[in-house]
Amino acid sequence: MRLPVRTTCPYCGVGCGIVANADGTLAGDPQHPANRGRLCSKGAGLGETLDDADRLLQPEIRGRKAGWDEALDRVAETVSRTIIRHGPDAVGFYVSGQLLTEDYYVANKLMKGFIGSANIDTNSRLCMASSVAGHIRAFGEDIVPGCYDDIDVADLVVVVGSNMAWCHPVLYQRLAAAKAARGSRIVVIDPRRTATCEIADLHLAPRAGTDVVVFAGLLAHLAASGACDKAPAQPLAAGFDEAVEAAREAAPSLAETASVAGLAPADLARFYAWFATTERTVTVFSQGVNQSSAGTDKVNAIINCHLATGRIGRPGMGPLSLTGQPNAMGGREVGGLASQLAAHMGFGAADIDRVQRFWDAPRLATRPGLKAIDLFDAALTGNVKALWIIGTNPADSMPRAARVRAALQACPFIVVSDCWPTDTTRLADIVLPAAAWGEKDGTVTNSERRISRQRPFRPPPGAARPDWWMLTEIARRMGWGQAFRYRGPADIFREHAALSAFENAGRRVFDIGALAQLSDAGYDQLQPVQWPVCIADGPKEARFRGRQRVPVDTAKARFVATAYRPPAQAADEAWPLTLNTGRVRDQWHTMTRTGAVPRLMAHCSEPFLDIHPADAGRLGVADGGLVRVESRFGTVVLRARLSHGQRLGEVFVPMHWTDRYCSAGPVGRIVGAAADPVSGQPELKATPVKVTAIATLWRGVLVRRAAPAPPGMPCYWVRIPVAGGQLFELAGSEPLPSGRSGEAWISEVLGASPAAELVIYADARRGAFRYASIVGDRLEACLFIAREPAGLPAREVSIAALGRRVAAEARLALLAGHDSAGSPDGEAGRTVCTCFGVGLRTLYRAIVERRLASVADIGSALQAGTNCGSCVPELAGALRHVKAGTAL
Ligand SMILES: Nc1nc2c(c(=O)[nH]1)N[C@H]1C(S)=C(S)[C@@H](COP(=O)(O)OP(=O)(O)OC[C@H]3O[C@@H](n4cnc5c(=O)[nH]c(N)nc54)[C@H](O)[C@@H]3O)O[C@H]1N2
Ligand SMILES: Nc1nc2c(c(=O)[nH]1)N[C@H]1C(S)=C(S)[C@@H](COP(=O)(O)OP(=O)(O)OC[C@H]3O[C@@H](n4cnc5c(=O)[nH]c(N)nc54)[C@H](O)[C@@H]3O)O[C@H]1N2
Ligand code: SF4
Ligand SMILES: [Mo]
Repeated sequence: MRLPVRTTCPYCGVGCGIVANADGTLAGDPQHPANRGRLCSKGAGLGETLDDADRLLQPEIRGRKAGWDEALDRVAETVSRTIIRHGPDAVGFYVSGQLLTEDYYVANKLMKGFIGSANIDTNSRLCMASSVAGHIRAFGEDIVPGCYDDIDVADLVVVVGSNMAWCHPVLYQRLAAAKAARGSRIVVIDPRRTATCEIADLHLAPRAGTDVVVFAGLLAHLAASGACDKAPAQPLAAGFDEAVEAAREAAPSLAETASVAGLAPADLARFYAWFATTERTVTVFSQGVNQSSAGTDKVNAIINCHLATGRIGRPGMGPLSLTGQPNAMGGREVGGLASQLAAHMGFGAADIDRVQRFWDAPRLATRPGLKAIDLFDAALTGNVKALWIIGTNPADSMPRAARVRAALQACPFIVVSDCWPTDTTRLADIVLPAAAWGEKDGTVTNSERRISRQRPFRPPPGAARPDWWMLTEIARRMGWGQAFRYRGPADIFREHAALSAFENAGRRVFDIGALAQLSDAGYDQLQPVQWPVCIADGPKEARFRGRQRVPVDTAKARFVATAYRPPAQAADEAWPLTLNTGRVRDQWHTMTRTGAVPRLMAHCSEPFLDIHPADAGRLGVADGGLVRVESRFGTVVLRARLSHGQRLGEVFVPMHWTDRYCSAGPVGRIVGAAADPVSGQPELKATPVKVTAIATLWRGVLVRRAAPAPPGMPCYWVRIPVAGGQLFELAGSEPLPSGRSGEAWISEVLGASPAAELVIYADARRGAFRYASIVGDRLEACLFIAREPAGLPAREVSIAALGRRVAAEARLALLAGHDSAGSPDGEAGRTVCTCFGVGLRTLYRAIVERRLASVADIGSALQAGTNCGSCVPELAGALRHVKAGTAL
């Protein structure tokens, strides 16, 4: 592979371009229109994820290593047998927005055209389904009319249910730049005060799940204030009167709207007035909108306000749904959801006929298949008997995770393709090693419909192979070789492009037919381009012209009347708190990639439950103390963080941590699965729970070189990868075993080999016990136990000593010294700036002592925030806290 290679980031839907350089470094691609050279902390840390040590390298059949032929034959035979005995609907695929468009296209074609069922659904069901359904209801097709440039030229940007500062950081930086350059106003609507609020002119923190009321109130206000009459002369979309009537019913007055949403009427009125009077308005939204039992209505309630004012598909105007995964949009293009057929076609008779002829499909699915929640239910009840999971980790990321795991165990045949071992691969009959980012070759589409190439710059390790290849090999083995005769991704892409144009004649906006003519070399050189795509005149390498904005045909568009429904399960006396879940800045989903990078772990190294201090006070919950969080579906134990950013009655837990990283495992264990009736997207942001404080008898820190989780730890634990090994934070509410079993426990936890020399330091009066395991002069592991956090050492001292030679006379000193004064992160505090390793305490100290007054001052003094910029909102927050005297 000839470097440099231009490719695209494998994380979020911003879709930043990346250059892989010949010297092994990665950098933002200055030519890519999505980022113009910028990368966030995750993108900038990608180089550190390219370690093959933990990768899946060979196919496995029930835990036994096998060759590709044997594994693929087994999959093909079992799927064929299942179809013969139980029919095509007994087979399912559960795929992912991590896949490239080419992988996705082949999976969809195989399932819907050849196996003959539409039982292929994707993790986009948990992510984008409500936006897809809302777009289809409003526009007749899944169209995102706007683009990123609209953010640059808008005068008002409304950010709904989206923590852009952490989840779409490069786009957030663009928004911040637009505000600085032209003074655009920003309104954030999120029940939590997030880092995104740092640049907001107004933060509305509505009660969870009340967005439909907020936007119904807005539509009613727009209608009453005459803002709708100013819409440009064009036929008004159908259903306006009904929508306004429904809005008036849902939000009869400002006072009632404010009361249902739990907002101050004056704040709400300010938002309505700004929206009504600002022509160039963009509304950005993501999971606070989609992941709701009213998700589709939320999407339409937002779009209604843009349709009513004619602010759509024009510069600086429109609803802009942010996609989560790198290729969430590509999956929608190929039709990877069970509710779509292919290429933006559905299950109408004409579409079925058209796709059948195009694919020459022997058994085209003629009705929608099972959506994610139903698919796993069917695996549990025995209706689905063979399930192939590709590029997603449902044992952790699905709601009611215990039920999903039971389904994986009950289903007779589970195949999982992944790059790393996960809680899902553990439950598979067959594991297939997939090529990962940097090795894969194909295309992805970002939130603004921009198709970019992901190009390989390193060979896959071991026997890992790309997903399209595995799918094609299975198709071939099942007798459909002719229809899946692809030499590589370019062949697949051309077919996908041709299908988008097939008998289209302007019926479907998704049309990339011009790209069906690409040669192999043209495909390799393809520049980022937005669909729809036509052939343009001009130099050969830039022959394709995309459409930045898609004008919405208002004659075809529809208003949707939306009535307010509270979350499917409301908090009550038994379950008094509402659990919200979401993301942190430096972790990606179930942590298969980011969890292994010590630098990314430093920003937030333990899972937590954020709770308002007043709720905590009532429940006797202390900051940093352990809590039991219980729902109707399960229980997890977490550490509490007191936060004024939470609403009273609402708590927040990040979605990332899994059984591989902590005793609590995934928060999906307690999250409910009530789904939106239109989109089937589960309500991941509003589960009623109760929280109980747990008395902590002891705390511990374990640092060791060996990786695996401590076996049978009878306590709370979190594993944190650090340079040279693993750090575990431990805490217990039961006394530790004593006597002989205590000794056995200690050596098991230390992972001490018989050759190890054990150094022990005990101060029973203070309840402090410290152990080190030394092999051949080098520190293998050390364990610290204390009654109080202050009795534990500064972690960085033990981490630094790991694997180093410890002189005999220094051993006791290693155990005795370096108390942490209670902060697990030592002198510097929790890392805020990952690029330069600047901690929160260092930051506060510098702001006070050196009188730093701005983010720029901090940059000159500490360098923090001057590289990727992901921490800038937190730097601004620290300045604000110091000024207000609320710094910790
Ligand atoms: N760092 C990081 N970035 C990521 C990802 C990641 O794992 N880590 N994942 C990517 C993916 S796949 C996705 S889908 C996106 C998700 O990106 P976001 O949607 O921005 O992320 P979340 O944290 O899931 O949720 C956003 C916000 O919705 C708020 N919210 C909850 N309930 C409500 C409500 O009823 N109304 C409103 N208005 N807001 C509510 C939450 O408090 C939360 O702050 O991020 C992408 N980017
Ligand atoms: N409680 C709660 N749950 C949530 C959410 C939430 O906000 N709260 N958010 C939901 C959302 S929006 C999303 S998108 C999902 C994400 O949930 P998942 O899809 O389960 O999350 P990932 O960790 O991204 O899983 C992707 C898997 O694919 C593997 N992988 C990466 N690249 C490739 C590849 O090229 N080929 C193959 N075969 N494998 C690959 C990775 O190693 C990883 O195991 O979680 C959902 N679950
Ligand atoms: S914003 Fe960050 S995670 Fe998202 S694509 Fe860009 S570099 Fe990757
Ligand atoms: Mo997502």
